[in-house]
Amino acid sequence: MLKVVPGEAALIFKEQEECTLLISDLHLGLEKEMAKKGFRITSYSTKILDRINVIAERYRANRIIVLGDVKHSIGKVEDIDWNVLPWFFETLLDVFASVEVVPGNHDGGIRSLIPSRVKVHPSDGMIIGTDERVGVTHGHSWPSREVISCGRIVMGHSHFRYEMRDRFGARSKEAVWLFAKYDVEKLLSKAGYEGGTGEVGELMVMPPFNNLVGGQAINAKGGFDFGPVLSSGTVDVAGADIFLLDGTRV
Ligand SMILES: [Mn+2]
Repeated sequence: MLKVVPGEAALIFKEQEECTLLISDLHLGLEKEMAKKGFRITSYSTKILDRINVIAERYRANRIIVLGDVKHSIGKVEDIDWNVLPWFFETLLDVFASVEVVPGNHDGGIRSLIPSRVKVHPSDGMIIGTDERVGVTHGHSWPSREVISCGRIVMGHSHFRYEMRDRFGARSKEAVWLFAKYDVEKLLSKAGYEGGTGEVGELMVMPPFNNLVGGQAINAKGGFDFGPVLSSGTVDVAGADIFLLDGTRV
């Protein structure tokens, strides 16, 4: 069973004795970039860990999978990565029996930064579950054939936000969930794979777990065009269901 954690950018997947927590887009080390802009956010990664702990306790989760963008720096590994990542993942290993990562576009060189007990999966994603199968991936590149054809994809990457404007003209942007249908056969073909029998799949795009990270407004023009899956024309974005973290449908 796959369900949204109320009020959080997190999913719980339960099957028999295993309870998996799925989160995406931690962007650890974002504090450094914010500090350059004059915002001092102390111990933001500790706050992220606290939120993870609360969810893990509530659901007795024994496995965690981070769907990419564990760190914020792109290209070279920065000193803040060395300050935060090893410690952060050691702490997760104390809480969960299994700690896993599907790398995102910010995760070059991740292997050297995190403990060897953390499992790093291929960046085109993986399948979780046996009776109920869910394909999980970051979303910056094409998911594997298996992930697309299992008919249920969970990904992050987009950091979608919904822009709201009050009657005084003040604007605010809130992180959103996106649930949409996709054509399995057509998406397989767009990705360069064969197969599929025209069945309808379900795509879930997670909000970023780090809520300081920016994101594009889903209700702006071309707002959905982000990453190969959503830009493929095989996802019914017009008919998508969009929810704020508090469950409000927009
Ligand atoms: Mn990201």
